[in-house]
Amino acid sequence: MSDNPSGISRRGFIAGTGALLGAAALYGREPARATPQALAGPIANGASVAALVIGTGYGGSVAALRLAQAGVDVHMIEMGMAWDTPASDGKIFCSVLEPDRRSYWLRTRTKAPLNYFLGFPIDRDIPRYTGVLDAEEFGGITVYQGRGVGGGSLVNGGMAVTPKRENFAAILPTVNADEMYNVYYPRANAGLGVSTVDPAWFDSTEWYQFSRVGRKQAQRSGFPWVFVPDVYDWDYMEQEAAGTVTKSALAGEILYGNNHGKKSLQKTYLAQARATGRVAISPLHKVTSVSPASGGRYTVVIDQLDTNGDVTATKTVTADRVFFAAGSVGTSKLLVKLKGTGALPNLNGEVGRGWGDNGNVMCGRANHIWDPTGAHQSTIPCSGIDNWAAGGAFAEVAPLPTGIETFASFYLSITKNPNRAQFTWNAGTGAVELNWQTAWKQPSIDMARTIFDKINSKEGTIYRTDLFGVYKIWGDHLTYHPLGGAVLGRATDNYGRLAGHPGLYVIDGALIPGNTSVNPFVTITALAERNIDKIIATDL
Ligand code: FAE
Repeated sequence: MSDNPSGISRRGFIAGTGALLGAAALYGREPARATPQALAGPIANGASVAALVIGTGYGGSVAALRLAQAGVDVHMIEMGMAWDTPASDGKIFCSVLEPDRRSYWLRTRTKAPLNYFLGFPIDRDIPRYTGVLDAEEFGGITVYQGRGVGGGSLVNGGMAVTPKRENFAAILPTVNADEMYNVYYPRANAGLGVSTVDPAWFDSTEWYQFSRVGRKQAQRSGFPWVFVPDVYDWDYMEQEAAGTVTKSALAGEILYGNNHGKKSLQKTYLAQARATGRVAISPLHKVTSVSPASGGRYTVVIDQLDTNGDVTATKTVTADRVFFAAGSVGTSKLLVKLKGTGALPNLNGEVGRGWGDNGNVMCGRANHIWDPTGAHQSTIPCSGIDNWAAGGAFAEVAPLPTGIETFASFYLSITKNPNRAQFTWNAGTGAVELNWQTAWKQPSIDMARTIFDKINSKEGTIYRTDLFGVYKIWGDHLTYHPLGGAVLGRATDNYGRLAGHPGLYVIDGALIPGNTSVNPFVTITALAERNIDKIIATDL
């Protein structure tokens, strides 16, 4: 622990000063200094910061680390909790099978993505609390997002997939693919700690029987089946299976957080960022406004929340630069509101546009009695079926960790859904709306069927109809992968600089125009690495 109010040790300060001076020489001007209390956190009313990052997910964590390494003081503002302290049961997070108040963001009833089993609803009442998973409802879609220090990395499956090179031009058409595949994807994969399950262990463990059934059936129908890398610590999982460490992925932990094993951002980028001594984080603080201040700076208004979601204080701070990293939905909602209310009048008309669901659609198949998928299932998916080129779908073979044999194969498909929605500001209600319609999932269903109709026909099996309602096959009401709303090269320049307001940047999934062909966080991380490199080299 440091004993000075800035939270930076003397040694760290001296080392840091060297870095700061080095950065100043490198970039030709004296970087702005944060007030000491701005780095001690939580942020003080009236504070002045060099760089303010809104959100602590992938984009925000990359920005904070690289800015700090370049000698810039950073304050990160996060609406969710810190998730660094165990509750009375000794655990930070609760499991999927026993959701309690820690599970959902400000709900009094759970809203599980898979909300029926054998045709019966499985949601249950919970106390209202600033829990880790937000099921944010818009007219035609529920968007699942992580809330807390680490953003989506706290709740996601950790599937860390680099898209195939041949698909990249459709994902980010204005970005140099050579640079991405030679420099930034490798950098992101290293920073995130990505690796793949040991195939020999995969073949022998009961915990991946569900995946092996998925492989057998995919291959019998002639589909390419692939291992999918992840940020889960596979050695730890093998020890979980051996009974030598506390179980996490093998104890139903995933959607509401993993207590062990998963390398969330708290253990990777954010740990490194904090180690610089230049990054402070204010949890339970929500940015509500950003507007121009004198001297090219910005005024940022922040609500401090309690665990009931009530505002306990409103703070006004100034920042030289503001990085929007509140996630596709969070960033889009803020920007659309700030344009609509006139707080940031020069934002262009592309703000709020180009939003997509990464083509997410889920389904289950009922296997024969001789194809059990296992009562014991790891929560971490590790394989997929790739029919992107032929049918527009990449399907994760997903677990259904109920603790009993279900004879179900369960899949999350990522499809080439062409539909894009728009966020708009409704001045009458004071809310941001999204015009996505549930019927827009039909192309995704059609693409997923290019895989599963064929497997069903080959295996003589049928779709499950009891997982998403009564006689409902498709989980077409949700996405885990919101993307777009402030698209690169449209709402921003080709590096995330927002049009019309120098010093404002977007650096998260909002930049990506609706689809990544695979799970998105490696691409979000790699793009953030690319953009912050450029911004540090040219703007600071
Ligand atoms: P994100 O990680 O969402 O971080 C944004 C942060 O900003 C959050 O912590 C917010 O609480 C915070 N925030 C929002 N508004 C404000 C505000 N006004 N003031 C202060 N803070 C704010 O953004 N992707 C994969 O690649 N592989 C997977 O296996 C995978 N599984 C998933 C499973 C689930 C259940 C979910 C929900 C998502 C999954 N994803 C997966 C998606 C992935 O987590 C998501 O694309 C990234 O987290 C998005 O990163 P961003 O940096 O854009």
